[in-house]
Amino acid sequence: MHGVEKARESIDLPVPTLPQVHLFATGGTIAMRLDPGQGGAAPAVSGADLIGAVPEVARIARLSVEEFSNIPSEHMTPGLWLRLAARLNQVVQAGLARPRSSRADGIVVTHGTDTMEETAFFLDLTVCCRLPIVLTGAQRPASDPRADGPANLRDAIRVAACPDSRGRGVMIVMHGEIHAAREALKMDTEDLDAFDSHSGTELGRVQAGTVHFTGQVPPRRTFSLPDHLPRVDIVPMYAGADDAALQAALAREAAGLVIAAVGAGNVNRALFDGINQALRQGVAVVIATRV
Ligand code: DAS
Repeated sequence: MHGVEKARESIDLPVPTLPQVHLFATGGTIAMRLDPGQGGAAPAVSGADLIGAVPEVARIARLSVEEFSNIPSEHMTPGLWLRLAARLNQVVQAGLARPRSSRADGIVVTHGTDTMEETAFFLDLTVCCRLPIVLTGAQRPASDPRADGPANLRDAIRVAACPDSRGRGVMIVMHGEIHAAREALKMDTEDLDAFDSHSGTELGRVQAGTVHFTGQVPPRRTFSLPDHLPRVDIVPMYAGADDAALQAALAREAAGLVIAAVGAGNVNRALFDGINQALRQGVAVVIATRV
C-alpha cells in the first residue's frame, strides 16, 4: 500500500520538459554524400537523417524537423530567403499562440557554408523575435568518416535550446564557436574552423557540452518582410577595373549598387563616372570597401 501511495505521489509531480527546437533543413555539405557517379559530394541526406545521426540530442531538446530544401548554398536565392524568413516568422508567431509546452524555444537552420553568412544576415534583419535562431553546416560531407556535421549540429541544438541564447539574434555555430550573424565571415575553404567574427571577437563558444557567451551582441535592426526584393548588384573595384560590371548592372535595371571600393572607399575614374551616371538615373549607390 505504501508503495502505491508513493507511486501516485511521483506521478503527480510536474515533469520538467525539455526545450523544443524546430529544425529547418536547407541543404549544404552537411546533407551531402560522396557520389562517385557525379565526381563529388551531392545532396543525399534529409533533415530527419541529420537528426537521426545524433540520437544523443534527445537528452538536450525535443525536436521537430522541416525539410525546406536540399540544395548547395550556391543555389540559395533572395526568393528562397523570403520564403524561409516567412516560414520562420510563422513558426515564431504560431508558437506565441500555443501553450508553453508545445511552442518552439529555439530554431536551427542547417545550411551550406558558402553563403551561410548571407542567409544568416538576412534572417537577422527580417525575423524579429527573441528566440535563438542558429545556422550550422559542415565542411565535410556526411559520408566522410571524419564528418564535422554531427558535432556542429549537436552544438547548434545546444545553443538553440539554451535559455541564455534568447535575445541574441541570429547566430552561426560552427566548430564550437558562436558568431553573431552581423559579424560572421567564412574565412577558410577547407579548415573545419571555417568562420570568424570580423570584429575579432566571437559571441561565445560551446565547450564540453556547455554554452558560454563572452562577447557582446552587435546592435540589431529589423525590418518587416517585403513581398519582393529589388535587384542589388555588387560591383568590385580593383586595379585595372573599368565600368563594364556597373554598366551590366544598370542594363539589368538594378535598383541599387554596392561598390566594393578599395581603401577608405576609393574608385578609379571609370567607376567614378559610372557611379555618377547611376545616381543620375535614380539608382541607390552604397560605397563599401574591400578592406
Ligand atoms: N557545398 C557548399 C555549400 O552548400 C559548401 C558547404 O556546405 O560547406 O555551401
